Amino acid sequence: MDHAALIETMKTRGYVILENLMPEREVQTARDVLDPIFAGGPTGRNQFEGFKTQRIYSLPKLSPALWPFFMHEDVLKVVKPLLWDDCLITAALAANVLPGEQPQAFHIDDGFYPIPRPRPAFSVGAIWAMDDFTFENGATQLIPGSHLWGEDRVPKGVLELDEAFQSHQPGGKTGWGDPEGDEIIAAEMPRGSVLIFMGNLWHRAGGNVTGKARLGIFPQYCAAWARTQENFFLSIPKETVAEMPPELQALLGYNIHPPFMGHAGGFHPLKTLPPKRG
Ligand SMILES: O=C(O)CCC(=O)C(=O)O
Repeated sequence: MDHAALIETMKTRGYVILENLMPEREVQTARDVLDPIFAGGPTGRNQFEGFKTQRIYSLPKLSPALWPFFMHEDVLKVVKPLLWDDCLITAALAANVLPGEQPQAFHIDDGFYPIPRPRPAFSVGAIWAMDDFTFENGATQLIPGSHLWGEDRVPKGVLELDEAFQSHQPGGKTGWGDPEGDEIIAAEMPRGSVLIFMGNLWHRAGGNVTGKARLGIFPQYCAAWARTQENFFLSIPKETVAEMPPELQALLGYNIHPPFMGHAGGFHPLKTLPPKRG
């Protein structure tokens, strides 16, 4: 795989799709863990999370079957060079977009870092298709090149992010409709593929007008010097982290970013973990 070319495309267009990267066996094993949890589970608390979208966070705590989605070598070979060569997992969620869901509000994923754009992305997202992603079932929609936009430019004529967060009841302003004058790409891809995109690229989950749910596993990575969205030190038990491969432990913060970011009372954070079982 030509990772250098993929990185160039990330820099110019803002996203790439790697088709059929995860073998079907791994996809199904992960679904066997997630499907029973989603069955009958709650939906989102506001329009942004999605009134007809189910989400689970801190996924690596659930099962080793989910770990390959967070530490895939080809994904990390694209992501790390874009994040100062060292990254952490900042969010680790699954989003199950149910039939009838409307499109999300357009947003960028690293907007809460208060440095004005245009600027480099401080995070890079990956969305693994756990179903075939189609325009009709809610494939992620992206505005190519929008990671280069400044503060003064936002997608126009569509539901805005603040409105989506403040909307706590279904029935308010909807996400249907496309921004005026901007090209939108739906990340259509077969199950087992992965979309990788810059954290400052404008995007949204599409609406689902089919009769079946659309499941995506969504690891987001941030520069290793930035604060992560999820606090994995609190959400994933240390006994579970102790069982993980070293690469995943490091991605969850059990590592030092030179010269000493992340130390635990003066020691390497791995020293805080209990012994591995068996
Ligand atoms: O599920 C998707 O396709 C994208 C979701 C997303 O962008 C988000 O929730 O931040």
